[in-house]
Amino acid sequence: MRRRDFLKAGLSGATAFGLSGLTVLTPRRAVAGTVDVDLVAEGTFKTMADGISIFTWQFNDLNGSGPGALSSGLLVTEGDTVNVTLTNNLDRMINFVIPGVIASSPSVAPGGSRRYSFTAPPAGSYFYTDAANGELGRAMGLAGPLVVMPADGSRSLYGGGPAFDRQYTLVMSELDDRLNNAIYTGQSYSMDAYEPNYFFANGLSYPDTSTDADTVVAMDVGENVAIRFINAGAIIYPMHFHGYHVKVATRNGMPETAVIDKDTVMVDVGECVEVVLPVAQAGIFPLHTHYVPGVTASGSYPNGGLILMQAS
Ligand SMILES: [Cu+2]
Repeated sequence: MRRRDFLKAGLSGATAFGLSGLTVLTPRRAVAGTVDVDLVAEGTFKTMADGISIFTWQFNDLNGSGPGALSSGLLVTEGDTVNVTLTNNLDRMINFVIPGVIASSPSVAPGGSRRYSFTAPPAGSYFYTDAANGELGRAMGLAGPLVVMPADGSRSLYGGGPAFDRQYTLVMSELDDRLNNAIYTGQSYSMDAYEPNYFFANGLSYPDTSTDADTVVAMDVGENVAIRFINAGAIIYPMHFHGYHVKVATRNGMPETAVIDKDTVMVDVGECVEVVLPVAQAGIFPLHTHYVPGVTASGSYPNGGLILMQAS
């Protein structure tokens, strides 16, 4: 079992971050600090659940990694100063934005690098991505989660907000292999034709999601488990729970005003939705996108955006 959270704790000068998707919290410090991150935007080949290898883009964190198969992700405390040095090894201009926090930023040219600094926003769930290429950057894989913990050090979604016993970060995304192949061979492609056929939770497809410690939602009966859904893709993710009901706590940082028990939670394009799951029974239950193609790998079922929750 990989426990990246422990590995991250040893990084010099980076005690404020380190990410695992299974965002197990060690006690958080409550003092604002500085976090330095080195990201490389690069092309890479990923093997899909059906064995096909597809060219994708990624933000690769040189000193860490993201949850599951994501190559980057940030876990910081609100008020931290975050310095991201982005090196662009792609064939076109990109930039670094955080929807809801940094709307636009200067681009970095192919072969170049640029430093982006920001103050960690209020506690919540966010993602960083490229906005210089419209939706193309997200569709090709340029995204990583940003989890901001409250400055008061509490295990809650925000200071004074819903408390939890443990938390998971689930980044939903997908790709359309026709787009990826067109980008790889230098051909043009219109996002109007986007019809994805591979789907991921933390960069993994089922059954890989069921064996990665970052992506299996392990719980104990009686706990309140926070799940941070981050839609880093270009389609909607209606996330359907078997076995449990959840309470939506926030959408894009806005506390939900009328909280009801739900078994399906819509996560819109670009949206970050935080839910709290009271673990009412033991067992193994699926959690998956209710968009049917989303639980396939180019048509073969069951793959894609399907994960398991295991409660004992
Ligand atoms: Cu189902």
